Formats: sequence, C-alpha cells, structure tokens
Amino acid sequence: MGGGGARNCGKYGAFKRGLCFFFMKFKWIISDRQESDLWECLLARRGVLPNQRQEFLYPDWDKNTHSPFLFTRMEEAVERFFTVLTRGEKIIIHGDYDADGVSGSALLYTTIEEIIEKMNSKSSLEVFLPDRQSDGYGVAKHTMQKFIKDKTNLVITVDCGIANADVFDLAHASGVSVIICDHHQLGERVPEHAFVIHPLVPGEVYPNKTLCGTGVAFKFASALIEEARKRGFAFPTGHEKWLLDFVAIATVTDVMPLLGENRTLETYGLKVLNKTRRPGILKIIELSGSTLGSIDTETIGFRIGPRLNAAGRIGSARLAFDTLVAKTIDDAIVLAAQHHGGSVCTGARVGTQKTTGVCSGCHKQ
Ligand SMILES: [Mn+2]
Repeated sequence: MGGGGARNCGKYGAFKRGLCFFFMKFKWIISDRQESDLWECLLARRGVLPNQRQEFLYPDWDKNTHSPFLFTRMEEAVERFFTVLTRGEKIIIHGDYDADGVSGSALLYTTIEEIIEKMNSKSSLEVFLPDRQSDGYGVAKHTMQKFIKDKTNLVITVDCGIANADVFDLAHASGVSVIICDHHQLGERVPEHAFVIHPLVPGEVYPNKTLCGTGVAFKFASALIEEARKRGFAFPTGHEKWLLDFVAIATVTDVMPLLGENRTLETYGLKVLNKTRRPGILKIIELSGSTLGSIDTETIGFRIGPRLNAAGRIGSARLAFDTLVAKTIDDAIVLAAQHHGGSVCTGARVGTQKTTGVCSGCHKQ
C-alpha cells in the first residue's frame, strides 16, 4: 500500500487529510512468501520452527510435558514435605493476592489436603494470602515472625518468595523449613535457606522457563502425588490432570506465552476447565455469562481472570481463594456473588451501590 490518494486530500475533511498523511508517511511492505504451504507460512511468521509444528498444533501430554523431578531441588523438597506430614507438623501455604497466586494456592491446598487425609496425618494446613496494602508483595518479615510464633514447621510459598532471602534466613534460624514455588525475577540473592523450585534460578535445568506460579505449584503437586503413590496411597493414574483447570486460568491471566509445555498445559487445562466440578468455578462461569463447554482463553482472560484479580485489588484475595476451593454449591453461590458484585453481597446490596434489585448470585431481594 502506498500514498496514492494524496492528491485528492484537499476535497476531504481534516480527518481524511490525516488518513492520507498516514498512508503517505508509512508504507506497508508485504514480504515475499517463502513457504509453499499456507500453514507453514503462518507458523513461520509466529516463529514456530518446523520441528515444533507438531507440538504447537497437536499438543500431546506424554510427549510434551516434563517430569517435575527435573527440577533440581524437587526431590529434596518432596522428601522434606513427607517428613513434616509423617510427624504431623504444621504447614502454611503463603500465596499471593493475584489470580495466579490465588489459583496456585488453591491447587496446592486441594492436593495437600487430600494427601493429609489419605495418610491420616495429624498435620494442620493453613493458607495465608498477603494483603496488597498492609503486607505488600512477597513474604513480609512480620508475616514470617507470626508463622514462627505460631510454631509453624513448613512454609510453602506460591507465586512469590524468590526475592525474600532475608526473611528465610530468619525462618531457618527458628527451625522453619521453606519450599519456594515461584517464577518471578530473582532478587539480590537466591535464598540459600529454602528448597527453591523456580525455573529461572542459575543452574536450573528444568526445560520450561515460562511456567506461571500456578504452573510451578502444579509441578510440585504432581511430584507430591507421584511420591504418595510410591508410598502406597491410592491416587488414580492421571489424577493430577484434574488440577489443570487452575493452571489454565493462571497461565492466561498471568499472560504467559502459550508455547512449548505451557501450550500443552493450557490445552489440557481447558478440557478440564470445561468439565470442572468445582462449585466456585462453576458459579463464576455462570455469573460471568459464560457457558461450561465453551470456555476458551478469551473467556479466562476477560471474564474469569478479572473476577479473581478484583478480590485482591478491592477487597481480600481470600474471597477468590475461598470461592475456588468451595466444597458446596451453597458456599459457592454466596462467595461467587461477592465477586460478581465487587463487594460483599448482603442480599439487598449489589456491588458498592445499594440497589433494590435482586442479586443474581444469592437471589435475595
Ligand atoms: Mn505469577
């Protein structure tokens, strides 16, 4: 395309003159097509190499996902976890307040709760989600001091922790073990007093460098399930795949590239999400005007994800977490309605505005 219409600009208004100027200033150059096949051409333009074509178009679980035990410190982290469980010690998951942090916390909480139950362990399990205002991002020193005071034995971070080496020195000095599941940029130093599961730490050989925080938590959960099986606890084959609805939501919400292993996790995750039985997710889907069975990355990015993020931004991320792990549809209805309204729905109140309408979440006047 060129600036062919420039001569006639005077006849048209300012807007069209601007448009003419645009075409005069910029020339669109369409590059020659090297590939004979249209598919090849489109894939090449997206940077997909011929040897990546199969994985890109037809992701395959067995071929295109990696063993969680490829993470350098996975084995040690898993061993530490089971020692804590065997001793019936206290575990806290420290998450984050955005959709990735909340989904990852829900994923790990669901898995660990199940393992505790199967092992008949006396361990207690709690989830702590920091407050954006009062705690800030990452593991705050005052939070760790509280964990120490409460006689916590193991802290597992999700979607944060890698930049909090000082805080973990404190934990170590008080005998608290720390497992970090994170994907954020490294801090000044990598925490040496923690089992670090993070694709970007120096020397890490795990091949997928673009997992989201929930993706890293999924890898840890998969390793825990694998080890639980080895120890004789009944987890059916493929059990971990049912956690992929959380991974599908978080990978899109955290805007991670849908290439390589992420593409496979997302593809299978969407299948799981479209069949999800989690009451809270079902309710969020319904309230967002979406339909189970036709959830895609756009539905996640524009309807589901923003609802989860909103909780941590204008209220408490706990609301998003409680919704994701709700066990009954009654709980889910109340919780998801609060997301939907953007504030606590007390029946006659929808959102932050008092209304006389009916809340579509709880159906109360
Ligand atoms: Mn994240």
